[in-house]
Amino acid sequence: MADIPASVAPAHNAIRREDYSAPDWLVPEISLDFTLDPKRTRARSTLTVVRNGAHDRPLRLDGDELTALDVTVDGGEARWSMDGAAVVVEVDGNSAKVEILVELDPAANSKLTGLYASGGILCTQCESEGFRRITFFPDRPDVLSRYRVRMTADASRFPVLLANGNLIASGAEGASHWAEWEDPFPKPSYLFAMVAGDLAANRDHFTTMSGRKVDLAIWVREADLAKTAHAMASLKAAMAWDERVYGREYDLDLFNIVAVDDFNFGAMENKGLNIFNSRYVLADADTATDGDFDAIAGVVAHEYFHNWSGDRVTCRDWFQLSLKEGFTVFRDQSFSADQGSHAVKRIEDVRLLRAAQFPEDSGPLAHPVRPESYIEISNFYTATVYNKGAELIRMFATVLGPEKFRAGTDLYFERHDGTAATCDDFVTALEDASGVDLSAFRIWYSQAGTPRVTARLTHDAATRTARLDLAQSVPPTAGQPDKQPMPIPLRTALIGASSGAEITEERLILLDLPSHSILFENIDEPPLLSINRNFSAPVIIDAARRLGELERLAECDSDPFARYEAIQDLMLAALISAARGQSIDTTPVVAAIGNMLRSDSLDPAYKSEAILLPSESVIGDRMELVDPDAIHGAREQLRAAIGRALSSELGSALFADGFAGDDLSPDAKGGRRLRSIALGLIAAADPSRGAELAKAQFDAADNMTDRQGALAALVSLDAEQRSTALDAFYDRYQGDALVLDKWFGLQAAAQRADTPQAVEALALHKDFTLTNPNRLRALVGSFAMNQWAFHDASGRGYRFLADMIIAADRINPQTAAKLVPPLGRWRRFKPNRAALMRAELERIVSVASVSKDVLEQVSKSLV
Ligand code: B3K
Ligand code: ZN
Repeated sequence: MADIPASVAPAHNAIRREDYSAPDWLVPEISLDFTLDPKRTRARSTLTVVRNGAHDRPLRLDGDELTALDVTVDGGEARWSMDGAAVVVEVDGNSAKVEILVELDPAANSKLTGLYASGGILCTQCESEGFRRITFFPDRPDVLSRYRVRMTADASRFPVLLANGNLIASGAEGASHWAEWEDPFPKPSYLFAMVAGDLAANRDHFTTMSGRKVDLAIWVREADLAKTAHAMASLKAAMAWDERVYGREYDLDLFNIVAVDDFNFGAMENKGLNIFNSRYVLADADTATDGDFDAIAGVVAHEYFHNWSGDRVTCRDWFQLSLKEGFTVFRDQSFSADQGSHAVKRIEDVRLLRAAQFPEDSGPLAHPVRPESYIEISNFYTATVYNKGAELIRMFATVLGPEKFRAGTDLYFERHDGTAATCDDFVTALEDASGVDLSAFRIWYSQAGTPRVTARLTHDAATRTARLDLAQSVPPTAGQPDKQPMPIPLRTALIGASSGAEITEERLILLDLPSHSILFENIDEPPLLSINRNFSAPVIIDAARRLGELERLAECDSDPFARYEAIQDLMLAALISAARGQSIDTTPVVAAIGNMLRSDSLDPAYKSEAILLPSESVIGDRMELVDPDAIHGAREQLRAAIGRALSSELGSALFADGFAGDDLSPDAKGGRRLRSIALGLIAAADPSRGAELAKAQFDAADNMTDRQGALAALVSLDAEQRSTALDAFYDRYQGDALVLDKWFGLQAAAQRADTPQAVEALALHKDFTLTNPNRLRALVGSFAMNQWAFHDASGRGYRFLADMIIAADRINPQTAAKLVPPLGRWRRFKPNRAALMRAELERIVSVASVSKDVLEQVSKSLV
């Protein structure tokens, strides 16, 4: 467990997992009565409270920026007081009805948690601790209540009134109208939701496996209705998939999704009323890329799957967050894989893990999948909890096999339905259903850091044997200096160097000791090592490769992931050598990419993934010290070499038969992806030809994927077509916030020496705003991910990011805190940059009004 830095400790207490105790009071029923108004909303809540166990402690109700206007107990005067932001009520008996009145100003709520206004819509966001910004309540996930909600609002401004569960009554009184909603399923307060606005619905229905009809509705602004078809199709596909693969049926008669423009993250799984960031709902071929369409399907499915993994079975406390998030990410990954190519989806997921989670695990904010302590829980919605958490579930599925894994999840749902459970409960259910002892795997929940596995394969022709020597180590992380060995399941096969075929059957090797050797027999030809196939464990493999081994594996490994990995490792080795200033031979990389491009058997989406060069930050992650200029130079040099040597293959990809812009078949999407990658490589070799081709593609595009692909190539070039295309794009889409985000994001990601200045100027653009998280992430988040530009030796990138964090923190601490990690990686850079980065972190914490969200992230980064 990471010690909390002294600078944070006095002001904010850390919450520790070991301190968990059951709630003092339960709230089986709550009824809420809202009179909604953007400036002055009144909320009256009636809580049925029941003493939990024998104790004489008062009822403590969490609040955040709330004032209690009136408190009564059983209809009479109450003995109550404020303790900080909480209300403390004396209750004599073992149960009581407690009534509280508060007033809210949703229009002034820029934190986007609690009840807030987004573009004229009133909506809520309660996970993790937003409900206490709406009313006083024991706001913790193990207090489950039945909700009844009455909403009253002006009928013309807020014609649609939605809450969780079923609509049980509605009516009108003069200019206002009201609706009453009841959710039959007890739920924690973080799943409460309510929306009031002028919305139109795309309506459909789904018939469940037991024959029940469920009404589906996706609520958006009327003008956006035409962009909701893909989200609706994805929802229905997800509902059918969860029945088929997990036996999970939807349980209410109604499922609502609402899209809002101002949202702190992707979407929220409120029971029966999911609220989404509009970027994960709205799409058509003219405004959304293929990647956007895939992301919509993934997020819609993810939130839907939470109905069981999250809502029906929820988390006992926030340390168990990965119980619902890791499992649900695993479920949405499997769903998306089933919708398209398993190999490509696995590659995409691993690429994301390496880009987002590995740096977390090796930086100052490293934490276990089940953290031990937090100051602000919002800071723990991380790639570690989500994506590494999903990798743990995948390891269980790999080790158990599909039948036992399914038996385990069935038992988990059955045993814990309607309750708040723990990560241990999940593992125990898998063990009990399968009869397999998984106790050793529990360490994956508690030990942070990415394990490294060294692998050395030796062949003895005389004895016809091969020996694989494996060893593991887990690096120290904050608060965890000494590490235990972990159980690492490695799917492994040997490939014949000459035959190119598998010469051993694939086996699942469980490396659970510091080191281990495996003997393979009847090995008649020099073997090549195909290890961690399908990325069976979230580890870094350091394999001693013989000359030509990776080239050969890139040609013939029968596991598509391992084949991808071989070509990536080949590129990484070349890039790291070049970044260290060594002269490199680009021939093997060029040959491997050429083979890929010419292959008749591989699909274009797979080819795209395989030939995509590792990003500059992934290269940096593999080096002791990151030299952004050297890495950029090396990568550009290799891109140019590839573009020069393979111009005809790349040209074929670029001019391959086009599919219609709205064709979302795998071949159409893959073809477009390959086209953009080819364009980038051609431009790297010959910028002026690249600019011409990109501008031609930009002008001719009948879909956003090609248009954005062309613009992405152009923004990094010094060509007149660059500004023409950027201006045209802006003019065409200036009224479309989601597309304007792309315009900001592409410029912030440009590989140019003047990107830091350009980004500073864009922050002053009339369309830039700190209040919309999508816009903030598009400009500032994309820039901070642009390693070469952000780490400009002058330090102006650091200064810009710190300025933005400080300014955004005054408006929206949750979103501001998410921008801190790139600055926190100062230890990985040479002293001059490291000092500049530290100085900015220190400047941020010196701001008197710094939020605890940002303070936690910055203080931990400074240690
Ligand atoms: N459960 C939400 C995330 C809430 C984030 C709160 N800071 C979305 C999701 O993972 O499905
Ligand atoms: Zn989730």
